[in-house]
Amino acid sequence: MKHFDLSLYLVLDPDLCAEIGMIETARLAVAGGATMVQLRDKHAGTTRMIETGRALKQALAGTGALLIVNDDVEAAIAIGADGLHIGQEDMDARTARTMIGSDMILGLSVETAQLAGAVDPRLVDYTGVGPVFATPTKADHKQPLGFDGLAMLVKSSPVPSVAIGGLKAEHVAQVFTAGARGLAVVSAICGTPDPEAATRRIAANIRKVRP
Ligand code: TZP
Ligand code: MG
Repeated sequence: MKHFDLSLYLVLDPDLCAEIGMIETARLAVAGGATMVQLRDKHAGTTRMIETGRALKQALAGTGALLIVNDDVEAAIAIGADGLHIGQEDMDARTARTMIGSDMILGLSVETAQLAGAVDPRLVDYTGVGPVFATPTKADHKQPLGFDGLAMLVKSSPVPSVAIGGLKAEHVAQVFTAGARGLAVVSAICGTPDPEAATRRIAANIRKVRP
């Protein structure tokens, strides 16, 4: 059985993290209680993904936080990441699973109940469900789900789900009430004046609803 804790999932963004960088942002967020960190850089080629990913892996070593790589399977493998996250427009889950093997975590983004219901739990370990709210962080995002939509997709997903899209510390209770195992955030942490404190506020709210 793979063990992973989706409760406080930081998704990095190189632009939003520009001031202190992705590595330092991740380090501070994990110190504040982030359980998973995703390297997501839509403009980086594989070489740069590997470079950043290796530095991230070193920064997270010994913390217990897991490192997930977005989209770039070759980079995920070269980094020795804990997992790979793919979207509906990326490589299909079967191909990704064949390439990464059985030990690595595989996450898949789903934006509709139909897509959530079509997930094969033999291939995919968790779903990323969103966007809950419209967000400027992802320009091409699909129709916002709201918390009722989130609950519907979570129910349709045969594997645990993490919610994403416009989520902040004040949404933690609603995320868990909808059945998600956690929240994935970018701008609630990246680019804030104090990423560690921002993460601590989210973590404190998670402890209130999930002791
Ligand atoms: N996928 C759906 S919404 C989103 C991604 C990567 C961005 C979420 O960013 P933020 O800043 O937490 O709204
Ligand atoms: Mg993608």
